Amino acid sequence: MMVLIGCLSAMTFAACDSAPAGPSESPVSGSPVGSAGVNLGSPAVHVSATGQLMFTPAKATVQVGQIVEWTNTGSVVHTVTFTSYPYLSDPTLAPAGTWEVKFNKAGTYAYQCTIHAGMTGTLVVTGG
Ligand SMILES: [Cu+2]
Repeated sequence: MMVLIGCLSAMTFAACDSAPAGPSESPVSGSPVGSAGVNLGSPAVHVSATGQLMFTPAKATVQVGQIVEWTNTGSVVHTVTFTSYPYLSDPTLAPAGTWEVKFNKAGTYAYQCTIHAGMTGTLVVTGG
C-alpha cells in the first residue's frame, strides 16, 4: 500500500505504470553498461524477488565488475526489467529461477517487474 501511495503522489496517474522508476536514474549512453545471464560467476550481492511482490533489498550497492544475482523466492513469475537497458533484462524470472547482471560502468540503475506495478528496485554501481 505504501508503494502505491508513493507512486500516485510522485507521478502523474498516466505515467505511473510505465515510468522507469526513480528520478535519480541517470541512463548511460554509448557502449553496453554491463552483461547479463546466468552463471556469470560468484554473486557479490543477492536480491530476492518475493512472493510479496517486492525486490528485497529494494536498493543495493555494488562495485563495478561485481555480480548481482536475483532469485525468485516466491511462487509467481516476475521480470527484472531495466527499461533503459533491455540487454540487461530478464523477461521471465520463474519461481526458483535466477538472473545475474555484471555492470562495467558506475551509475544508478533503476529496474522494475513489468508484471507487478510498483515492484521496483535500484542498483547503485560504484567505482570503475
Ligand atoms: Cu513481479
